[in-house]
Amino acid sequence: MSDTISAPLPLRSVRVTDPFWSREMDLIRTAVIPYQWDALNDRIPGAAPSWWAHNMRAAARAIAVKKVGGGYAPVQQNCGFVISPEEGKPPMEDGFYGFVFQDSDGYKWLEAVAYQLMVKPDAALQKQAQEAVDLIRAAQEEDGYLNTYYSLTGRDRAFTNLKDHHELYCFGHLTEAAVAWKQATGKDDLLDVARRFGRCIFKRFGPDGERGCPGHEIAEMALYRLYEETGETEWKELAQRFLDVRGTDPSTFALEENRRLKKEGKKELPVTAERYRYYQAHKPVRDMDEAVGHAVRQMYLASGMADEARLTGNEAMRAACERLWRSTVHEKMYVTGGVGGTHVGEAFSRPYDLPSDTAYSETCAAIGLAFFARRMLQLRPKAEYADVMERALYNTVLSGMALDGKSFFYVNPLEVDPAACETDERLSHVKPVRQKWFGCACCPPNIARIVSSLGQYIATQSEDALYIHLYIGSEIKATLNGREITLKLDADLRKGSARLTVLSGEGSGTLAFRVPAWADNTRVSVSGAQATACADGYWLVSGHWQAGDSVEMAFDISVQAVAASPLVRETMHQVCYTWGPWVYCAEEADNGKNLHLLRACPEKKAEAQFRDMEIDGLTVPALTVPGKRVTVPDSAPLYAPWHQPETEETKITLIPYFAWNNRGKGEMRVWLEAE
Ligand code: FUB
Ligand code: ZN
Repeated sequence: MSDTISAPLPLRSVRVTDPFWSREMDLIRTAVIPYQWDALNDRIPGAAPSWWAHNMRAAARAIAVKKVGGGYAPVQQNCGFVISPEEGKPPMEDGFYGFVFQDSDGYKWLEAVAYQLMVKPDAALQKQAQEAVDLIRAAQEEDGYLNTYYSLTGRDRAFTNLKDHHELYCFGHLTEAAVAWKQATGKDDLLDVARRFGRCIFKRFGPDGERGCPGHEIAEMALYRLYEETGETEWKELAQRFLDVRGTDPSTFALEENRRLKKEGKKELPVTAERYRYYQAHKPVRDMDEAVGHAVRQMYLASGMADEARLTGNEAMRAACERLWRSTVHEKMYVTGGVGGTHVGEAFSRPYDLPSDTAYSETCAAIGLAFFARRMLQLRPKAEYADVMERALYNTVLSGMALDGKSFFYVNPLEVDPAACETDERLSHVKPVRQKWFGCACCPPNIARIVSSLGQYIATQSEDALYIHLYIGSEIKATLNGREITLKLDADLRKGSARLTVLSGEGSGTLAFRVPAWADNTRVSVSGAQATACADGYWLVSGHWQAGDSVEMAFDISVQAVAASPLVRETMHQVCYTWGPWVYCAEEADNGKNLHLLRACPEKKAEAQFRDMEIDGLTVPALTVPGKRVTVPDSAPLYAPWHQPETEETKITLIPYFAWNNRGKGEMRVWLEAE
């Protein structure tokens, strides 16, 4: 195994003190988690029902009286199969409602709660979460099987549609929650539920079982996590089996489809894997070279592959991860760290196809990218991975949630005209305002769990080194060559400085500082130790560290005017502004309507001025940049002989992208026409 491998610190070892991110984490604890518990229990007036608690209770009741397995005909929708109560009738007590993967929403919520409990114990919250755990335990069948959809609609059909029916996806989320719950409370109750379900899956699809793999990935990374938590090798074997079966002939997805077709007396399909590109099951994972298909699935798969590469040192897997990374980040990622260029199938589009207004850029996909990036960092600390992780976290992940934590974006476009979204079918996936909840509510609890576990993204450690990836103020308990040392990380981006101070303990080893892509002229100063710049974009400072020692990094940080590759047709001759990790956007609230008439002057970026702006109680660093506005004559004809448009000087106000749409409905643009 290579010595570049590092691991995130246990969440209890990182106390986030940074005012911006502490606010986000507190918001999750005080507003989002209670709100989402109400949502899971269908107690939010006017919000789409979740059905989570309903389904769990119904399954628990059915299992208690051994009456499992009714029969419903699911209706296919955009992202799965959804069942709603019959028009005009109340829900049936023993009915399953919602999407087939509805169970996962509550698991994600529990995982977020567990992280919060590690950061700040809270007896009342733990009690509420225990209720959820008990409910889940009650919904588990005797043989360990756990999926309310099949328990309520026909257990005999369990595991017959791995491609679309998300049982293994729900298992993955259950497992993630169970490990977090164990770490937070020391309790095995949920972990045992996950293990029992895991054994049931292992028996069926493990190395000696049927070939099969998840249609929606996540079980892979969850299984590696379960293996790392328990040391039980069967979980690693099951994850490997899923990775090895994926994309090989005969395609397990085709085989299961054929079994259904045969029953219906229909013509069977060819069993070649190549048809399953959308599911990343078109070729063996070690041969993959392009990010394709459903964006969240692709990011989760890549994360599991990176775990496998780390835990086994498998070079072919690492190389495949690198190729997927390059395809994602160098050809298919929005400047905001979002991925998924097309709403058709919530998917990756072709290279450089990154439309701003029809973008999908699902919040979960940006979260998946952050997962992937952190795992690539664990394989090898390389600044590019952290740059991208930061881009996703500070922009698309946060834009998924309103500043009050009570409404959410699923889709994160880079350009919005509310009038167009509300009238144009092609934009029907783009909501001009955040929603209270969604029938398919994958994103809100995903935001809750990633923000609550932020401490795992700030730094990673190896035996003899601590790598600082994100400049987020925090107190960190690390171990250097077996000795515990507590450090304080302070960062002030406006001043261009970061400092790591040893608070207590002592130890010898390397303190490594990422050189962010947005910083110029970084300097590191430290008394009595040598700093060596390293090729992968980290300053490495080695020495013996004890209380009072500190390392300082200074850097120049300025507003950047960014252009996309000329191969991105959509943004040709457009510019966007960034400052540090933030991507900026123009909103109607500051700039009036018709943002397409604005002309930015990128060569004057040095004239950009900051001002503090209060948006819904949060002070954000707004920017004013010089620009022009095309003037529209009173009675402009639709067509006229070409002439240079008339413009007038203007100041364009920009705010950080994550904070957009917190002042009512209005236009928004990240990319502006360049003068
Ligand atoms: O299918 C489960 C989740 O719902 C996916 O990750 C999202 O993209 C949405 O389809
Ligand atoms: Zn989502």
